[in-house]
Amino acid sequence: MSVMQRHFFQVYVKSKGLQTCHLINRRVFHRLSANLYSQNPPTSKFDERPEFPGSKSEFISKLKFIDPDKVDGIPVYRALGRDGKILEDSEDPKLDSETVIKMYKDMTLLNTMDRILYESQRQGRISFYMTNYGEEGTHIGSAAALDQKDMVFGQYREAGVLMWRGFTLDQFMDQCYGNENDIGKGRQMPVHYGSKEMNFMTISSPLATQMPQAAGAAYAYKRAKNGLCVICYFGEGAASEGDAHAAFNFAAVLDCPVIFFCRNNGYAISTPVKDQYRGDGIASRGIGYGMPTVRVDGNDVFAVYNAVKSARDMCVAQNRPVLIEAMTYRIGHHSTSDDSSAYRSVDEVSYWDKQDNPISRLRNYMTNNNFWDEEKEKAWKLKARKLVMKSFAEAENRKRPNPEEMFNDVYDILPKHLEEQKNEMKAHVKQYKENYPLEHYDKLF
Ligand SMILES: Cc1ncc(C[n+]2csc(CCOP(=O)(O)OP(=O)(O)O)c2C)c(N)n1
Ligand SMILES: [Mg+2]
Repeated sequence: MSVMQRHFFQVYVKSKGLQTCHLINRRVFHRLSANLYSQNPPTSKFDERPEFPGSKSEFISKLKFIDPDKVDGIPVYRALGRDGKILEDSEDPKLDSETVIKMYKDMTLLNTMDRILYESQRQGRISFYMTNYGEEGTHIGSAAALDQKDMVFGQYREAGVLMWRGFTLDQFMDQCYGNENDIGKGRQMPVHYGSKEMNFMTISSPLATQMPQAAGAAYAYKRAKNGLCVICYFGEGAASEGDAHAAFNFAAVLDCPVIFFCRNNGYAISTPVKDQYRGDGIASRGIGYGMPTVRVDGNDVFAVYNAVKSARDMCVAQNRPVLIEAMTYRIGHHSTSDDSSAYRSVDEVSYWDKQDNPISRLRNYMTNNNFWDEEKEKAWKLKARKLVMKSFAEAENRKRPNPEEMFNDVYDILPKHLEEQKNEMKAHVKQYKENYPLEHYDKLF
């Protein structure tokens, strides 16, 4: 950080009343590492600072390794207790009841949509699905703290972010059914949503694809001076990809306004975190790359909201990346291609479902504040199910896109070899039409 940047940051933090203690920035880390060596103060002989271009600390004259097992772990920031009570008045985001109710309705609607679409895959009606159970707080808390124009790069388990932005149940269902109303024209697997209108980049299956893309987009935003930031969601498993490290380093060195938001949900399919990494989670890497970093309780929607709001302010005011590690738990199976009972116990899952659930925590808060009661809960559950079932039935009954669409939208003018393939496909289907369910498709001939 330059002297100017540092000064600006201090004034900015003061003016916003931000809690610097929750955000570990480079400056604080340097102080911490200096303390580590305070038992070995440099003698006068070594009373000089290292001038190596890549180091920022001091000389020591006794050999000492930093033992990661002896350094305190990075703390987890919470705003709301499990009983739904604000822990510190200063951390109350003071959201109005309308916003809190929208948060709750989106979290529960996402749950209902997940249940129906998961079941629909089990019945063979769609090809694939991934649920978001247990991680609703990370989606809604972060989405609510952003500007709608901030660009989102997701992994695949962030449907709640789109829901908050206004992607409709019909749009979710149309994509999962790959029907003629699907924005992607049926050319992607279910849950690979994308929406230009919602500033949500289309999901890519290969892990970490979105991470260098997000760093690049943030660099473009910095150059455009548009006052916006980018948020990049990724799992703790994806963080092991080389692309994750390239993204962190480019963003940090080039001072790009991007929030790297890690959903640490304990598993990467069947790989538990203890087999994924040896260090202190993903947050410790943020410090290593020189990014302000915070670890939050991802099942506390207000903690996530506060962290993303402060991170966004920092990104935009200082043009620099911030890393947030949201600790949560994947309650559902990884996807419909997984059976998690093979690698984890029912008791473990039940603990997170019943004892530490983001939805019940927010509901406790709402009940404590008289925003919500049993009657409202019952009525909303019924309405949510009806809304989901209506969109589901409509999406299922819609025709599938014209098969010709698979040749469109890559090239401006269709190249000759693809033109030939298209004609071959049409001739083949025409010849064997009794073997194809053409009545379910938009007219091919
Ligand atoms: C490059 C690549 N390698 C492997 C996979 C297969 N794969 C899909 S999801 C996944 C686990 C990712 O775990 P995590 O990043 O923690 O996200 P989560 O599913 O827990 O939300 C793996 C290994 C893939 N899609 N891409
Ligand atoms: Mg994971």
